[in-house]
Amino acid sequence: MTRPMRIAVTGAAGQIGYSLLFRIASGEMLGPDQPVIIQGLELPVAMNALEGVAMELTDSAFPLLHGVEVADDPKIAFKGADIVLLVGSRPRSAGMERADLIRVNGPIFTGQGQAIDTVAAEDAKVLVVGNPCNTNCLIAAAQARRVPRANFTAMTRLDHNRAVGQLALRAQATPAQVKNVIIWGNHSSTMVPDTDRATIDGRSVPDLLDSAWLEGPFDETVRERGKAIIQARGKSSAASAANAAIDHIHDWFLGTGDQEWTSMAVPSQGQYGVPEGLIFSFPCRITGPWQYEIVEGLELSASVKSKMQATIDELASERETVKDLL
Ligand code: NAX
Repeated sequence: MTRPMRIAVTGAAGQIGYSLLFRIASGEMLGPDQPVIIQGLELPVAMNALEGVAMELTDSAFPLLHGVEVADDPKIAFKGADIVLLVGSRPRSAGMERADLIRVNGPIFTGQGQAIDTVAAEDAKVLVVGNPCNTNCLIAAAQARRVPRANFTAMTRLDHNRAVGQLALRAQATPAQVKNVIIWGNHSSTMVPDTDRATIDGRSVPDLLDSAWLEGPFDETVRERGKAIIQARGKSSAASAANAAIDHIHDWFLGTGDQEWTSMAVPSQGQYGVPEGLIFSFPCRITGPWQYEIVEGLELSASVKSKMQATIDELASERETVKDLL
């Protein structure tokens, strides 16, 4: 029998967690042949709620679910974890600037990074969803001594999927027909959606769709979609965020199918002029199970190049804000 993989999830009783855990347990993340054990982490105040979620997981009788464990201590929750999904973080409260949010989250991700490095599997794969996810990932990765830093990634797949969704709508196509979109940079409004190499049903997007729409409403919709969801729902994206986390891990493990690449925020090694070490969203090709490589050598348009600088600058300044934690 295939050994069950241990999946640790933080913020497991939150709204993303409530969607995510059931899809992990049903096999959508790692495929229909891979059993899983879920190890949920929550704050002490949310442990009752997490116990309730664990009961519901048991009540779902998922054939692939070989166990559910809950804890309020990362050194317990991350023990032996093959995959760690860092979803929980301090939300932004009224009047808080982005820099304040980064500072209050810093110590959480230092502690969780240390716990991963101490007790998780030595080749554990990490996905940071909790915002500001790129810099939270940078902070956690700074604690890595045993687990390779390249295994620390952050989520821009929701932005990628949002771009695919908008292109499919506009072209009256299905999402599966849309290929090779790229999100560059930070998961924030400075991200750069890039459709220069995207295709829909084999046809080049710049040929198919008008550039005024691509540069204007499309670009803005993708970058500001999170705010639009909050306005409409009164709550931030949850099911689509959980879906993106499933897609990120699924593709990292099982490949991107007939897509050449997907968007993942990973440690830069200096590609495209991005300073080394920043957790930056690049087009990533999956070359085997848990093997990604940044797609290099793409010629960037003048428009993409000029927008790239703003997202590089933002991430560099976020790194400066937390430099004592690195
Ligand atoms: P919720 O507030 O519903 O849930 C968060 C949960 O995390 C809570 O149950 C809380 O008790 C727990 N938590 C907080 N600190 C913790 C810690 N130190 N250890 C363990 N658990 C902790 O938020 P939810 O809607 O689930 O969103 C979670 C995070 O995802 C937020 O930071 C949010 O900003 C971020 N998002 C990131 C996205 C992305 O694309 N990267 C998109 C969706 C989402 O906005």
